[in-house]
Amino acid sequence: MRMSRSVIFVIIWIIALAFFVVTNPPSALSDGGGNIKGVVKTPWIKRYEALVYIDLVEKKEFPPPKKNPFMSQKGLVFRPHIVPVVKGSTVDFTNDDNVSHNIFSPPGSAKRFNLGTYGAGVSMAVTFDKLGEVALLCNVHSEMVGYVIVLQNPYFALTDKKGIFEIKDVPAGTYTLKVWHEKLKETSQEVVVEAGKTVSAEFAKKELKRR
Ligand SMILES: [Cu+2]
Repeated sequence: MRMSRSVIFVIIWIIALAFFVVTNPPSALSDGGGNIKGVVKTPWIKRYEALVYIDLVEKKEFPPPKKNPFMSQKGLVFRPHIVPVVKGSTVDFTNDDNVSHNIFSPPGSAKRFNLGTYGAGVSMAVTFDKLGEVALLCNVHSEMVGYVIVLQNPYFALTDKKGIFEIKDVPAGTYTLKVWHEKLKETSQEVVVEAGKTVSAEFAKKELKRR
C-alpha cells in the first residue's frame, strides 16, 4: 500500500518541527533577559574599579547566594577590594596574612561592626541586611580599605581597568542604572532592557564628579 502524498507531507512537517525544537531550546524561545554593556569614563578607573548596578527591580525579592561571598586580608590589602552582595548575604572575612588584622566599619556605613583583632587563618562572618555602602577599615593598618556594597538584586558588574562592564541576563524592563565609585558621587541613568538584546550605556567623564 502506498502512502498518500498528504501523509508524507505531514511526516516531513513533524520531522522539521522536531528539528526546530531540538535546535532552539526553550531558553532561546522564552521571553528571557537582555544584557547591558557599557563604559564608565573616568581617569580614576585605572586605580579603582567602579561598580555598575540596577538600583531596583520592583516587586521582586532576591535571596542571598547559597555560597557566602568572600573577602580576604592578604598582603596587607583587602582582596577583592570591593565585594558587591545581595541584601541578606553573609560575607566570610579571612585573615590570610601572618600578622594580626582587625575589621571595623566607620560611622555612616550601612552596617556598623567591629570584629576585633584576630590572627592568621581566622575567618569571621558578617551578615549585611541593609542596602548601601559599608567601608571596611583595619585599626592595625590604617592604610587598609575595602568595601562591601549591599544591593537589592544580583544585576551588577565591576568594571575592568578600562571602565568596561557587562551585566548579563537582566529581566526585560526599564531601570535606573547606577555607578558607585569610592572617589566619585553616585551617578545614574535610565536604561531600557529588551529580551534577547544588548543595550549600551555610557557614563561620561563630565557626569562623574568627585565626592
Ligand atoms: Cu590589618
